Amino acid sequence: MGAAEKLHVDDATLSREAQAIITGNDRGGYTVPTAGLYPYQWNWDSAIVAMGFAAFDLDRAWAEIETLVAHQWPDGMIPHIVFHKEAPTYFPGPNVWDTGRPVPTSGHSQPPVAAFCAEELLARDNGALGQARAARVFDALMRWHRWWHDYRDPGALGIVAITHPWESGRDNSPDWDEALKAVDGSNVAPYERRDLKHVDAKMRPTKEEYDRYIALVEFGRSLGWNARDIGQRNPFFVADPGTTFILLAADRALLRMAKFLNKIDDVPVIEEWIARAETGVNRLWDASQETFAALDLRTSKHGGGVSNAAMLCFFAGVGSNDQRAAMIGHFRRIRAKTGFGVASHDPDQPNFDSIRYWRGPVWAFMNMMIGRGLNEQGYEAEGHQVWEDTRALLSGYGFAEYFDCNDGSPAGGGAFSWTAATWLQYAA
Ligand code: 9WN
Repeated sequence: MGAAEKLHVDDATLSREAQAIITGNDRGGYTVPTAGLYPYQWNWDSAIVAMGFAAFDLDRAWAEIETLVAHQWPDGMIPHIVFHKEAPTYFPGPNVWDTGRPVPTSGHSQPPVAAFCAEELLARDNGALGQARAARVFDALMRWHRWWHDYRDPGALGIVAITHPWESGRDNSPDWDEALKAVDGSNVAPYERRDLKHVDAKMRPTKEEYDRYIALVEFGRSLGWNARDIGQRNPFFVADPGTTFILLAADRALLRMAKFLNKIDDVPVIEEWIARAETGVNRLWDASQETFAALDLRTSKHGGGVSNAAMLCFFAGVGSNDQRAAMIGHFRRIRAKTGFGVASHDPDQPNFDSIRYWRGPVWAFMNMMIGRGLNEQGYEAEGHQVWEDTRALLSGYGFAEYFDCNDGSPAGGGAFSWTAATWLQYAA
């Protein structure tokens, strides 16, 4: 593909545009990721967008997270999609999931970024009202984090599994390729992909992958979406470096909130989760590739390779000196091979694809977390580079869903909420 024409947009204009995107995608109490392609409320998108709203409307920022947690399940799970109003432009919709919730939702979760987003809101709004809102959100997030630790880490290993590639939020990452082979997608009910009406097929998952995604939805539905049964029987149960690192960073945020909000009884519980994860993450270390990587909990095999999710080890504040040195080595090697960091998959691997979704492209909101982690852990030159690359992408190519890591071409949906929120969060 030829390089897209480059824009030259100054910071103030970018901030105005970013604000207009978020408010344009506001559907009243919740924000859609982008019109058409994703017409519902997505979990981690929404939490990131709350941080964007916080730059100009704190009340609306809280409302975004409050709406999300209002759809928590009785077992504590906060679902990955809330289907507020049925929309014909997305598949699979509420009837396919069939979760039986009063307001329909999907049947699994998404990476728990909400706690550190809520902490950010509390830092900007810590008067009596802000504290009261934070305390209610805290209670819901505490239950959600408990759900992750109980149901997605049933062996108390300190690493959390996902039961569907969609639960990782990194749908077609090569991290899942091997484990997905255990999922039979050959007998799924006929369906029509609606994503391909909005986005070029070369930027999206393949039909074979989609068949398996739908087979996993059918399997979860056949178990009545019971989280314990799914943990025991789902053919796909893979510890995810992304979700594990995000949960650990979010547990740390939850701990700080618990202390600030005087939720004293919760403190030792969270401390135990953190301690378990700090040692547990070593199980994700793939010595043969010298990286943190996915671990198939059914086969005990590592899969995938160096991903942008693995780079979240810094955000989680983990890793021995040797592990950190290896990850920084990968960061530099990969950045030297691409036009923009941080590539979602390793360009030295044969299954790398610079434009196909989570197999190479850069995601701005992931960069926000990676850059923050690098800075916090003292890798300031790399942290600065991540920010400069993100700024160059947004000012040069707009607020796309993701970007070709080689030439920066905007890819996926346009006018994208969490990309806009990332700019506002960085710029504010
Ligand atoms: C499935 C909304 C979501 C993001 C995910 C991203 C993509 C959905 C899809 O869009 O996934 O959940 O249909 O492709 O991979 O991270 O939350 O922006």
